[in-house]
Amino acid sequence: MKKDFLKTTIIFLITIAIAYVMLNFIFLNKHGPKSKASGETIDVIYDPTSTTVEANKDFTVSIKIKPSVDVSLRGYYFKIPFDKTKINLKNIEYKVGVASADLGQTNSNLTTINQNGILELFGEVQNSTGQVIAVSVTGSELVKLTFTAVSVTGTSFQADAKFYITDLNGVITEAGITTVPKYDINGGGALITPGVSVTGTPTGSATTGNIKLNLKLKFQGINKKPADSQNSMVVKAKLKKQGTTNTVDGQGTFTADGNGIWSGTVGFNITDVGGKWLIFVKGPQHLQKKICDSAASETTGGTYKCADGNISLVVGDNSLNFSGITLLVGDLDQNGITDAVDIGLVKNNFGKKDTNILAKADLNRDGVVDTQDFSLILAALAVRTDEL
Ligand SMILES: [Ca+2]
Ligand SMILES: [Ca+2]
Repeated sequence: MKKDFLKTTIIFLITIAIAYVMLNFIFLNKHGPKSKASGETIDVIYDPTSTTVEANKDFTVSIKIKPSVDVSLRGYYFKIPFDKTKINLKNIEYKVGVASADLGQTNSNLTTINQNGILELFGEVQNSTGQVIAVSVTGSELVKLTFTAVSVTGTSFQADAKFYITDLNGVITEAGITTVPKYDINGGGALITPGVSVTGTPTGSATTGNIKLNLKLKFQGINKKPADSQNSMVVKAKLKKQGTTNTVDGQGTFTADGNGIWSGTVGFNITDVGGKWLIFVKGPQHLQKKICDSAASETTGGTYKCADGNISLVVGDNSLNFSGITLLVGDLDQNGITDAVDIGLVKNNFGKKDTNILAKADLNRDGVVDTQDFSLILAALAVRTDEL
């Protein structure tokens, strides 16, 4: 009897063990490939690998990528500084996805690109799963560029590249990059390197006071009047006098007009308004922007950058129209950085219309959380942090 009981128990335990292993297998099989997504790398290659060209002649170069495993590409970013005295850009063709609205430069920006000698490509695949880029020997073409050689003098450029891929759970991550080679024209020359980005965390609290800033602001992705329930946001602002280290905090409630331009007032208590000032502005779902000029403007959305404050203030009302620059969305939990938490807040709330969720995750303020909001975060991943 005792033996039989033991035998039954052992068979029972073995059955449980097998069931456990099988369930585990099914579970792992269902979710298995996502673990692959953490180790992938992407090589950037050019086709052709270099160019020899006569003065005043055009040449074309394709930017291709070779992922180490098949990836679902959701977006990509290239910043390419080039020597504008040696080459000029003539044509941009996005081969995968489309130029990201307000952010990815297109042929309509050629004058600016050639004036500055900097090209910023921002392509996005406009569905929530992305476009599969398979492993291949020759690589997959993302962008085709046509330049005109200004002279036969050798020159080179090197891209700063970022790639955003979607795993099976729909989570966007930044792919690792193994190589971004230098591109040589007529034997090559000195590289012009891109600038360095800043990091940090924001602060902010409410005040009212003797200085009132009547601000006009434009936030990324909002180009028309928001849904009624979404047409209000609290914006934080900080004032800093040029040459000093202290900042004064304020905040105000803003509403948008029919063109998606937001107006509101922020009050500050300041004893000495003399000198030149700079302003930090941070929307409730946005990265902080540093603004130094009362007529701040930019030709490509989100690219305005400044160093020293040059804004004069008076006691009482100060009207400042900053709607010429786009404030990037992406810091949904307001910790100063755009990361997986912010992305999750959008991704995990698709289709939601609850007030408390919309307040966090409805980035274009149309009253629903969907793939449009998802797309907007991509741009923030290229910037990542508050400006300080
Ligand atoms: Ca964040
Ligand atoms: Ca939305």
